[in-house]
Amino acid sequence: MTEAGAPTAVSGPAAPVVLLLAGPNLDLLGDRQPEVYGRDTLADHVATARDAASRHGLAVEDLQSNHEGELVEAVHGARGRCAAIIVNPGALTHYSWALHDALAAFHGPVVELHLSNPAAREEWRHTSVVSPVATGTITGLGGDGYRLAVEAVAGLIGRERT
Ligand code: CA2
Repeated sequence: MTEAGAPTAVSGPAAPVVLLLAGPNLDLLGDRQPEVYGRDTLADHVATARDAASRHGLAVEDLQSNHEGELVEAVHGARGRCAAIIVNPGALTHYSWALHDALAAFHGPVVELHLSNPAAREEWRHTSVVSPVATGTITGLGGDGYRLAVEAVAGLIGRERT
């Protein structure tokens, strides 16, 4: 029985939010180069991440952009609001010091994620300017990387079991 005037709880505390970012050209996933990136679309990977997140009481906010500045602004917007960031920066991985600096200013775990293993590909993909500001990096495990990245974040923010 609820006391008269007492607020009735309609939901629990808000789930911590994980920002899932995808950089340039990842909107083409599933369409071309399946031998490198697999047949799943980005929407499939986001669904995988959401599914894993729900098992840990986490919410996922996702954004794909072909524009560096939009991704930088999304990282700014996550400051003080999101618990963690999972980012597949696409080719920005290899040269975007702007994304590097934005991620460096985020207080929380940052997981860098790649479907392929850039270290096993062309020389220009061997450098990541994001890795130095990432808590950790998952590469070369295809779509399973999205589940693993969420599991990693859950552990890092103390949401292993819910
Ligand atoms: O392996 C990854 O996840 C990458 O971040 C993907 C980037 C690449 O530049 C990085 O070196 C590694 C490229 C994403 C482009 O995805 C496409 C998908 C289908 C067709 C064309 C590009």
